[in-house]
Amino acid sequence: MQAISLSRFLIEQQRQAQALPGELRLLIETVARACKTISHAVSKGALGEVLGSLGSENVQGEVQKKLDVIANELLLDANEWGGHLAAMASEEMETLYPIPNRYPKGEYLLLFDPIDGSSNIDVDLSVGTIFSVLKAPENASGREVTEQDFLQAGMHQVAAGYAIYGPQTLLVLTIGSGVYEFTLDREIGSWRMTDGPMQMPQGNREFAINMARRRQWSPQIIRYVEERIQGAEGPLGKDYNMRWTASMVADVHRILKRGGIFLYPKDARPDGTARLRLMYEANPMAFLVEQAGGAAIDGEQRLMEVLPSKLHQRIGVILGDKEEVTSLLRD
Ligand code: FDP
Repeated sequence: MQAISLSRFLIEQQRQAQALPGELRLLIETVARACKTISHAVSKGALGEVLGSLGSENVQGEVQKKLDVIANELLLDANEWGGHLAAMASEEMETLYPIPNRYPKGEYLLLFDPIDGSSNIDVDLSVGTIFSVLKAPENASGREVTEQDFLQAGMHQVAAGYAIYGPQTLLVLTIGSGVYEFTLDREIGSWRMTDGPMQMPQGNREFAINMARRRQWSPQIIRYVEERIQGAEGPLGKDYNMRWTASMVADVHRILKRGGIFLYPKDARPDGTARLRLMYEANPMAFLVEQAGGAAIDGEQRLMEVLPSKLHQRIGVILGDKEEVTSLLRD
């Protein structure tokens, strides 16, 4: 029997659990459809003239890749007219994107990182799209949405997920009742469920961190990594492996499937306190990891309890294996 499609999964969720309002289903299907188009553009590579940089910088001061901008436009175009959204916000845009007045408005807020891990695009390694969905505050209806309306803790997310453009194109999704993986069947253009409800394996001795930042870590992170590098001869008495893809989607996907821990801690870099973005990267990934039985913290507290102070806020991220993550909280 063929694996069930994303549409069928969502309709059944809507019917059985009543956990999925119709507008949210439409929103998820629209994001998933846009991700198919992005996957197509990514896979064309140099033939589609989508590789390389534009020479411009985004609001974060990072050089924009052509695909960052293409994927951003695709997500905006796909989602602005359906009537399910009040506004959108993207890592690639300075401020929020209100739904144009010519279209009906809905009650949801969509946030996305159109291409995460974009340094990998030109060398043909996995990149992805991350998204998070919040509900606009009730008092937002009938007025312009403001940045303040987006500033909700991650625990208020009603859906989150990512698409990963790797050897396979996958969509990994939560609507708050488990994590499900869908693989894109390119011949028929359909997402088919290939895993779920996913539970990340615990106890895998694998950590992911950018070692080149060691000089900027806190003593707590230095100790954590040192103990693991010492392996069987160290205080933990067992060997560990290290992996770093420099594409958060790829690193988190590996951890969801195989276990382990991902760390991009707050560090002492001169321009701020951290690299990853709370609302476009940390929160959606934290939601997925918790739903799959793992844990996610900023170094001091549960990530999904952090109240954002601005749209593009950066934050330390430590997520994955529950025991490993909580051992860092205990230290
Ligand atoms: P990128 O800037 O290429 O989009 O989003 C930030 C991110 O990638 C993450 O995907 C990735 O984990 C991290 O940056 C890589 O950072 P380093 O360059 O410090 O390894």
